[in-house]
Amino acid sequence: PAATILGYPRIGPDRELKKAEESYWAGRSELSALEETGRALRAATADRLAELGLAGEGAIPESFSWYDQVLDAAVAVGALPSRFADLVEADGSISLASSFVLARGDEHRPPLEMTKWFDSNYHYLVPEIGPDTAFHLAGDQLIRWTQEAADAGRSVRPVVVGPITLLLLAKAADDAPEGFDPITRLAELVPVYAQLLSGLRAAGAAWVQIDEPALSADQRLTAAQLAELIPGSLGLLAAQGDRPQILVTTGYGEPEGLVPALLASGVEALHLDLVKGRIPAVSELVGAGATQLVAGVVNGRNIWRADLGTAAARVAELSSRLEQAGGTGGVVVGTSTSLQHVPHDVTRETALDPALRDALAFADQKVQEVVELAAGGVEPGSVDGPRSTPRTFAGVRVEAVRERAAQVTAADADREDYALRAAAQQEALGLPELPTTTIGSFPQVAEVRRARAAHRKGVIDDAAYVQAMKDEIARIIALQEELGLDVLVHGEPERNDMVQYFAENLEGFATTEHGWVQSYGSRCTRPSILFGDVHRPAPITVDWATYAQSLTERPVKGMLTGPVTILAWSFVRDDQPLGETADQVGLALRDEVTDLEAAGIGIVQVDEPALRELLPLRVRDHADYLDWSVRSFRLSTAGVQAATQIHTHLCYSEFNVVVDAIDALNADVTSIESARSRGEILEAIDPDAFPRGIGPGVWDIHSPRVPSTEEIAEQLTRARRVVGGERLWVNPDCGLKTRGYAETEASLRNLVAATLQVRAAAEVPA
Ligand code: THG
Ligand code: ZN
Repeated sequence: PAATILGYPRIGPDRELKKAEESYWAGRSELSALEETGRALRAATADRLAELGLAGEGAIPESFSWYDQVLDAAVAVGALPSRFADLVEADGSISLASSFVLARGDEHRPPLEMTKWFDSNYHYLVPEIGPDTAFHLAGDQLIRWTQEAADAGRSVRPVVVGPITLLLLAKAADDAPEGFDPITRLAELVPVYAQLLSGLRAAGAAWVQIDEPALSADQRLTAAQLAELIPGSLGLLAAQGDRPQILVTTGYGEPEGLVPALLASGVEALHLDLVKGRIPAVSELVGAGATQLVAGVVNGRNIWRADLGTAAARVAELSSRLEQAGGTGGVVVGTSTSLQHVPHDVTRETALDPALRDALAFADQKVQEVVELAAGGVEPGSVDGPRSTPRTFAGVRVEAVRERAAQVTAADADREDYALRAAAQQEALGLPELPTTTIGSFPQVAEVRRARAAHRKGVIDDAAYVQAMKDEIARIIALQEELGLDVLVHGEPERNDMVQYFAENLEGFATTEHGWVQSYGSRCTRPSILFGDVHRPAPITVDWATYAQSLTERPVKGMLTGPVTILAWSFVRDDQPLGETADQVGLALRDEVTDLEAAGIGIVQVDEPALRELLPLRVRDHADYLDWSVRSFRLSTAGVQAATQIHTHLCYSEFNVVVDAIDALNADVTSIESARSRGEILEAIDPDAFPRGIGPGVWDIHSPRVPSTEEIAEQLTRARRVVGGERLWVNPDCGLKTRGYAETEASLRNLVAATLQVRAAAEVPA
């Protein structure tokens, strides 16, 4: 069979795109220079994929994006909320500069909201659609890129987020009537996609890839409702004559019950994620006719080399079932999702233990895997040498870690009743009503980054590095005292990334030098690789926290990243159940929490911003996930005395979905993002169901805007009405690491002033 991949990393092997964009946004370079960087990256990607062996018409995807593929689709079809109406030019088009305004906002208006793409750590921009959104072909970049490739003698398969997924991922515009659902606009949206397809055909595309992963994930619509959407969308597109051949993809899960409807739609090829989903039964394939199937057998979400024998067996099984069903289209070997979730090339990681490196496949190696499978040289079911043998290198099994995990009992995850804890904590901490605090990180100034880099390169020694961090911590403590905050933090200057930092200090993890993965827009992370049994060789944060506490009478919060988030933002071993790995991380963190307590830190925050992100896409898998994820958090935090206050922080979530899980975490105080989703979260928090401390963010730190005192006071007053003054905390909605000091200081000053106002107002009887 032939081979393909669904998409390739677009940030560039050395983050060329990030650097060019940030330079353009800062006004240091022209748009033309940015355009040139994009053009060069697209050309280099197509050439690289050809070199790695993707060959034949339409085998190479054109999956470039300046910022986000959902934004691109929204711009292509003119799906702009009314506050951005002026970005549409007289001829109906929307420029690249304007699409950056949608993504980043400007002084007049907030950007589109950001949220997680399925169960990944990638964030997309949420389109806002109302009954009057004027769909029209507004963006032609995909057509231009297709033409650009054709002009250079390359044949590419342009990739676009499909109409069903675009609408299912959208939210109702602010000015839409109550209860409006964007999916009701599908029939009006499809003709614009039809126009786009004919433009792509004219530009030389033999194939187009329409991504419809929402068919594998949507929880609001039943399979029957989703099936009904297909004829009037993908079916209509297939029925028009003037278009490329269509490949519909359904990664991130299984389009349960929808395979017959997808095959009946008339598209030429259908992709199935055979890593997460089942191989369809013969009965589901009877309508296949000449439709090609793309077998997504190489995992686009993780970095372990594929077990090629098993993958070949899946391809063979799908081929056989397709033939039994009378299908004649054949099977193409592919990836389960786009490779945008993995770094470029593992051969650059020369500092990794070679035994570990040999077990890894980044994007380029995954391309080689699909090519090798397609070449037919792998015997189905065969054990292909080192790849499918168990990973046995040092650190994979540590018996002491396994014995400890085996001895865990339910009591290890339990604390005293909340009422008892609350009283003990009030006694110990003596905090005022509406205590003010921050989430943990303070702006990472250039000086701190420089000191970290110099230390890494050996330019400054340990003592000089520790002193530089202590100076920064002292400055941050003094600032918070001056601002009048109640619960202080040390500011985390010593941390690059909140997960990578712990990965570097725990056994069982490896970190990479070049393994960047796009998180959103130009922002990237370098996910750590959790390959072995996890334990904590020595205290990690205790010295920094106790130093900070030594500088102030006010309580300093210890700051840790929770087990679920450490798993979610790392590449995790796949040779044992996630729950077992989570328990090991939970126990390692438990050691840190109890050491902080023993060192006199009375408040410890264990962040779990990724709790929602790992939630399985199918409801039937939720209970199992919540069981192990909640247990690992509780294991990490339940080792302390009643008087020690445990905080947690969550962000980027639809809280209504996980509110029971948040409750089950049993933290004494939970701070959550809420400013950007305009208080929707508060409504979801039923005071009876969630009786403990809560800090709904009153300042959206994702934008440089400084909220006024009045605005914060108004939010606090509203929050106080919903949750009561007893348990309300006052905080920004996330860490301040990516902000500058100017807006941070001004905003925190307003936050404290607003709190004093609301406290004073509450003392006056109504
Ligand atoms: N760490 C990790 N994953 C994350 C976050 C994180 N996922 C969700 C959320 N936070 C994503 N947010 C960001 C915010 C900023 C950056 C990355 C993800 C960022 N990265 C730097 C950059 O791209 O320049 C690089 C950071 C570094 O030097 O390590 O600013 O916090 N794992
Ligand atoms: Zn956050």
